[in-house]
Amino acid sequence: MAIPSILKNTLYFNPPDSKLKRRIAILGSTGSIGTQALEVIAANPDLFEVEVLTAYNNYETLVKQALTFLPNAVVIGNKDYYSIVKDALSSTDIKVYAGSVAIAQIVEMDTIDIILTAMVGFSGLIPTINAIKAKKTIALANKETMVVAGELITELAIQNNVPIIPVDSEHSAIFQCLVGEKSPIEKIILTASGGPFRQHTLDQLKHVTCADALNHPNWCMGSKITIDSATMMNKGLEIIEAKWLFNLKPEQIEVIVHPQSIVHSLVQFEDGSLKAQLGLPDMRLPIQYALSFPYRIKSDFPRFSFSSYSNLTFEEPDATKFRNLTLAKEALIKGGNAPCILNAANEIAVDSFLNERIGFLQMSDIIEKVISKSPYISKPSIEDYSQSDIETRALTLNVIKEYQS
Ligand code: MN3
Repeated sequence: MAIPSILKNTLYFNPPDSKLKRRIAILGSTGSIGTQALEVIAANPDLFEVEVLTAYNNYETLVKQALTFLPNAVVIGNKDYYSIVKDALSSTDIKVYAGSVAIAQIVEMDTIDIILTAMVGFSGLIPTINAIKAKKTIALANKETMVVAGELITELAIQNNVPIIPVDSEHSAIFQCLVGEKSPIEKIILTASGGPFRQHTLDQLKHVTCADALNHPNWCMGSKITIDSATMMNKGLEIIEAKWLFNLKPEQIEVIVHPQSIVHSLVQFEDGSLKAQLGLPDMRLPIQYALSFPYRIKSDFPRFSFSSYSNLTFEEPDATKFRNLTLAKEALIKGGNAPCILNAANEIAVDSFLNERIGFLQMSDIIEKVISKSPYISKPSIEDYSQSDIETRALTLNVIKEYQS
């Protein structure tokens, strides 16, 4: 067996006619990925149709999007905003639902072809599981789902013969490099921008602020992923995401820092040949590719120019400055609920940093401590993952309190 089975599902899935309109559900439509996906859809009205939009708190943007794209249904996660959304859309035929359970159920609607999972964090898990069981093609932007429960998700996808198309730019790059290949992967190389603090000393890192961290040199993204990028936890999570998407062993995944973010990642085959995918850092491209795969759509996105990039550079990541990378690799090797614990501890640590309760370097200290204190489960069920997630969040908040006193 050359190409692993989840990839086989995806690379060789039977695509609908290229002329057939694809009906899209966007989970997390008001976030950075969601709004860029709507830009792609708006630019290609003959190819895509918005079927469902969901958001958790941002009801204002959700209503605006609904009035523009006229989906079949919208779901607002936070039930407090149900009547506001319902009233604002009362002059339309759009169905309005509220609550997390409704988000998890709406994915089963039979008029949906593709589900773009663009919500933040652990909240993506249950809706993604339901979407796979309902045999919907997944455009995966919520990497935390793969980090937390990659084994379970890939098993389910194989059972249900469901393609999972990566949206994350590095994984999209690898996926694009694998199209047409039938031979095994020797290794993959994930590129990392290194974030805004690549050249900081450890001492400087102690004093960086939330505003410094939110200022990413290349990519414009949501605040959680921007902090993850500054701490390099984002790359740690992406290693775990890659393991499951491409069925790799931990030692087959390497990370290289590439500050220009032009080479989006590479695959090395057994003959030593390297394939890379390149382009300007623009998330609309991997989003569009995931929605249109296996076809490519003409776009007016800005083009790469050699005159603006005379140097593409590469360097080893500094594991002493960015300990999250090591913590993530350890969680990957340990398996079971370890990545789930890593993810939950990280979500709370990032949130506390964003609220200026802890310093930049303390994020890794706290995550490490939480992992060492959490019970290990080698083969978790869905319930175990949910339980681990809840317990880890509570434990992380306690550890943070200790740090503050
Ligand atoms: Mn990425």
